[in-house]
Amino acid sequence: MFTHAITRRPSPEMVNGITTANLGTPDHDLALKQHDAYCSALSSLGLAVTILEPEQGYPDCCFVEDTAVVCQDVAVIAPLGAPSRQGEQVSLEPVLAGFKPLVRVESPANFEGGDVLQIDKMFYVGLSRRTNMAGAEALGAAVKKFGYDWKALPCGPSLHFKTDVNYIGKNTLLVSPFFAESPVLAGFDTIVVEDEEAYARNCLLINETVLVPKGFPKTLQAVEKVTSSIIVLDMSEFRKLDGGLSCLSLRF
Ligand code: CIR
Repeated sequence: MFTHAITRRPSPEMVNGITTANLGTPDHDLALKQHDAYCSALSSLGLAVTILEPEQGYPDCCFVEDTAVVCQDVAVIAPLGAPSRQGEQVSLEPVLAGFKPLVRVESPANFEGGDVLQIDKMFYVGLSRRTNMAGAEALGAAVKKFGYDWKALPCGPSLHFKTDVNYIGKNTLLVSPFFAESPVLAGFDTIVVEDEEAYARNCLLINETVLVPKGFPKTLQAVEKVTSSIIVLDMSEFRKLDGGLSCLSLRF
């Protein structure tokens, strides 16, 4: 069960965030409103939400998920792979230290939280342009000490592993066609989300409830077959920066 979340409000500098989306410049005021709704949704599910202020010089700092991997026993601080984001993790350390023992991984081992999917005692680590094998190994070694296991698997062309693969409970994954036949994921039931709704592959399971981005009817229908506990959130301004629902929080 998650009891806590950490989020970081979007910075006015978000207009300079990294993007491949081609959806235009994010509207900061609207992003703040969407972020408030996101935090309220987490609170409504019983999580205590720590909301951090933006950090100057880091346009992507609201995507706080990438700065660490947090589980029951430990917080592993990420050496982020994107050059403009390196250093974002430093201000998270004292915050996370209030909750968990910390392990720091240092570059050239790189990983970002968006590449890491925890399901029970297993961490699936996507090898992407942001996460290298050394980063996966360092993260794996850190969590292994606490009785977890890990598996690395190559990502496709997407930004992060969780751009393509997310767990929605009841042994079910939303996956991109790239991961549909992945032998590493063979024990799961999979729902293939086609490219027309690619953004909605990043749904987020919070305890028994699935957060789903607004505007993706096929994915919503598919999730409704798995659970009736769903919250739909408008993520339009974060989508403009390739950011999804999971990216906006650390949960533990
Ligand atoms: C980036 O490219 O780093 C940001 N614009 C988006 C990060 C999204 N984070 C995530 O998927 N965990």
